[in-house]
Amino acid sequence: MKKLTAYLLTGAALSLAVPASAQFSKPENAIKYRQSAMFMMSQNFGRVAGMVAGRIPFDAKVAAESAAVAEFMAKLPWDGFGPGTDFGQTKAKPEIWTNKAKFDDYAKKMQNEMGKLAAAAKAGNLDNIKAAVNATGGACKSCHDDFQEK
Ligand code: ASC
Repeated sequence: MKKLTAYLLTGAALSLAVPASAQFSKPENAIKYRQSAMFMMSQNFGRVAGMVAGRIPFDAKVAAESAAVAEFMAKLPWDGFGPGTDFGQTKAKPEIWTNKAKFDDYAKKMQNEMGKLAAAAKAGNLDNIKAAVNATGGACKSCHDDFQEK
Protein backbone atom coordinates (compact mmCIF):
# COMPACT_ATOMS: atom_id res chain seq x y z
CA MET A 1 0.00 0.00 0.00
CA LYS A 2 2.80 2.34 0.96
CA LYS A 3 4.54 1.46 -2.26
CA LEU A 4 1.44 2.09 -4.31
CA THR A 5 0.89 5.48 -2.66
CA ALA A 6 4.50 6.45 -3.32
CA TYR A 7 4.14 5.30 -6.91
CA LEU A 8 0.97 7.31 -7.43
CA LEU A 9 2.41 10.40 -5.77
CA THR A 10 5.56 10.16 -7.86
CA GLY A 11 3.44 9.82 -10.96
CA ALA A 12 1.37 12.83 -9.99
CA ALA A 13 4.46 14.91 -9.22
CA LEU A 14 6.10 13.99 -12.51
CA SER A 15 2.99 14.72 -14.50
CA LEU A 16 2.82 18.14 -12.87
CA ALA A 17 6.48 18.77 -13.59
CA VAL A 18 6.64 17.65 -17.19
CA PRO A 19 3.64 17.01 -19.39
CA ALA A 20 3.77 13.44 -20.69
CA SER A 21 3.77 14.91 -24.16
CA ALA A 22 3.47 18.64 -24.55
CA GLN A 23 1.13 19.70 -27.33
CA PHE A 24 1.63 22.85 -29.34
CA SER A 25 -0.91 24.89 -31.25
CA LYS A 26 1.59 25.56 -34.04
CA PRO A 27 5.09 24.39 -35.01
CA GLU A 28 6.58 27.80 -34.23
CA ASN A 29 5.55 27.37 -30.61
CA ALA A 30 7.26 23.98 -30.38
CA ILE A 31 10.45 25.55 -31.74
CA LYS A 32 10.20 28.46 -29.32
CA TYR A 33 9.49 26.07 -26.45
CA ARG A 34 12.54 23.90 -27.03
CA GLN A 35 14.76 26.94 -27.64
CA SER A 36 13.49 28.58 -24.44
CA ALA A 37 14.21 25.45 -22.43
CA MET A 38 17.69 25.20 -23.94
CA PHE A 39 18.29 28.87 -23.16
CA MET A 40 17.21 28.54 -19.54
CA MET A 41 19.32 25.42 -19.21
CA SER A 42 22.38 27.06 -20.74
CA GLN A 43 22.09 30.17 -18.54
CA ASN A 44 22.02 28.02 -15.44
CA PHE A 45 24.59 25.48 -16.58
CA GLY A 46 26.82 28.32 -17.82
CA ARG A 47 26.75 29.97 -14.40
CA VAL A 48 28.08 26.82 -12.77
CA ALA A 49 30.59 26.32 -15.60
CA GLY A 50 31.73 29.92 -15.06
CA MET A 51 32.32 29.20 -11.39
CA VAL A 52 34.46 26.13 -11.99
CA ALA A 53 36.41 28.03 -14.66
CA GLY A 54 37.02 30.88 -12.20
CA ARG A 55 35.14 33.46 -14.28
CA ILE A 56 32.50 33.79 -11.56
CA PRO A 57 33.23 33.61 -7.81
CA PHE A 58 32.24 30.21 -6.45
CA ASP A 59 29.08 30.35 -4.40
CA ALA A 60 28.00 26.87 -3.34
CA LYS A 61 24.37 27.84 -2.78
CA VAL A 62 24.02 29.55 -6.17
CA ALA A 63 25.81 26.64 -7.86
CA ALA A 64 23.45 24.11 -6.28
CA GLU A 65 20.36 26.13 -7.19
CA SER A 66 21.55 26.78 -10.74
CA ALA A 67 22.44 23.13 -11.33
CA ALA A 68 19.05 22.06 -9.98
CA VAL A 69 17.30 24.41 -12.40
CA ALA A 70 19.50 23.20 -15.27
CA GLU A 71 18.67 19.60 -14.37
CA PHE A 72 15.00 20.39 -14.51
CA MET A 73 15.24 22.36 -17.75
CA ALA A 74 17.13 19.47 -19.32
CA LYS A 75 13.90 17.45 -19.25
CA LEU A 76 11.95 19.92 -21.33
CA PRO A 77 13.28 20.59 -24.84
CA TRP A 78 12.57 17.15 -26.26
CA ASP A 79 8.80 17.45 -26.59
CA GLY A 80 9.47 20.43 -28.84
CA PHE A 81 11.17 18.27 -31.49
CA GLY A 82 7.99 16.67 -32.78
CA PRO A 83 7.23 15.90 -36.41
CA GLY A 84 6.80 18.96 -38.60
CA THR A 85 9.01 21.22 -36.48
CA ASP A 86 12.09 20.85 -38.69
CA PHE A 87 11.85 24.19 -40.49
CA GLY A 88 11.82 27.90 -39.71
CA GLN A 89 13.92 29.77 -37.15
CA THR A 90 16.00 26.83 -36.04
CA LYS A 91 19.52 25.45 -36.13
CA ALA A 92 18.14 21.95 -35.73
CA LYS A 93 19.52 19.68 -38.46
CA PRO A 94 17.13 17.42 -40.41
CA GLU A 95 19.08 14.43 -39.04
CA ILE A 96 17.25 14.90 -35.73
CA TRP A 97 14.14 13.55 -37.42
CA THR A 98 15.84 10.99 -39.64
CA ASN A 99 18.07 9.64 -36.85
CA LYS A 100 15.81 10.18 -33.87
CA ALA A 101 17.14 7.20 -31.91
CA LYS A 102 20.64 8.65 -31.85
CA PHE A 103 19.32 12.10 -30.98
CA ASP A 104 17.22 10.67 -28.15
CA ASP A 105 20.23 8.78 -26.89
CA TYR A 106 22.28 11.98 -26.73
CA ALA A 107 19.39 13.71 -24.98
CA LYS A 108 19.26 10.95 -22.35
CA LYS A 109 23.01 11.02 -21.81
CA MET A 110 22.98 14.76 -21.30
CA GLN A 111 20.14 14.52 -18.78
CA ASN A 112 22.04 11.82 -16.96
CA GLU A 113 25.19 13.95 -16.75
CA MET A 114 23.17 16.99 -15.74
CA GLY A 115 21.65 14.91 -12.93
CA LYS A 116 25.12 14.02 -11.72
CA LEU A 117 26.10 17.67 -11.89
CA ALA A 118 23.10 18.67 -9.79
CA ALA A 119 24.05 16.02 -7.22
CA ALA A 120 27.67 17.19 -7.16
CA ALA A 121 26.62 20.82 -6.81
CA LYS A 122 24.30 19.92 -3.95
CA ALA A 123 27.18 18.14 -2.22
CA GLY A 124 29.36 21.20 -2.80
CA ASN A 125 32.79 19.72 -3.64
CA LEU A 126 34.33 21.98 -6.27
CA ASP A 127 36.53 19.30 -7.86
CA ASN A 128 33.54 16.99 -8.28
CA ILE A 129 31.45 19.84 -9.67
CA LYS A 130 34.21 20.59 -12.14
CA ALA A 131 34.36 16.98 -13.36
CA ALA A 132 30.58 16.92 -13.73
CA VAL A 133 30.57 20.24 -15.60
CA ASN A 134 33.10 18.82 -18.05
CA ALA A 135 31.11 15.64 -18.59
CA THR A 136 27.89 17.58 -19.05
CA GLY A 137 29.45 20.12 -21.39
CA GLY A 138 30.87 17.23 -23.40
CA ALA A 139 27.41 15.72 -23.69
CA CYS A 140 25.99 19.06 -24.90
CA LYS A 141 28.79 19.43 -27.40
CA SER A 142 28.69 15.97 -28.95
CA CYS A 143 24.99 16.36 -29.71
CA HIS A 144 25.46 19.88 -31.10
CA ASP A 145 28.31 18.63 -33.29
CA ASP A 146 26.03 16.07 -34.90
CA PHE A 147 22.63 17.71 -34.81
CA GLN A 148 22.98 21.50 -34.69
CA GLU A 149 23.80 23.73 -37.67
CA LYS A 150 26.86 25.87 -37.04
C1 ASC B 1 26.61 25.83 -22.65
C2 ASC B 1 25.88 26.07 -23.83
C3 ASC B 1 26.11 25.06 -24.67
C4 ASC B 1 27.00 24.07 -24.05
C5 ASC B 1 28.21 23.77 -24.85
C6 ASC B 1 29.11 22.80 -24.14
O1 ASC B 1 26.64 26.53 -21.64
O2 ASC B 1 25.09 27.10 -24.07
O3 ASC B 1 25.61 24.92 -25.86
O4 ASC B 1 27.34 24.64 -22.78
O5 ASC B 1 28.93 24.94 -25.12
O6 ASC B 1 30.18 22.44 -24.94
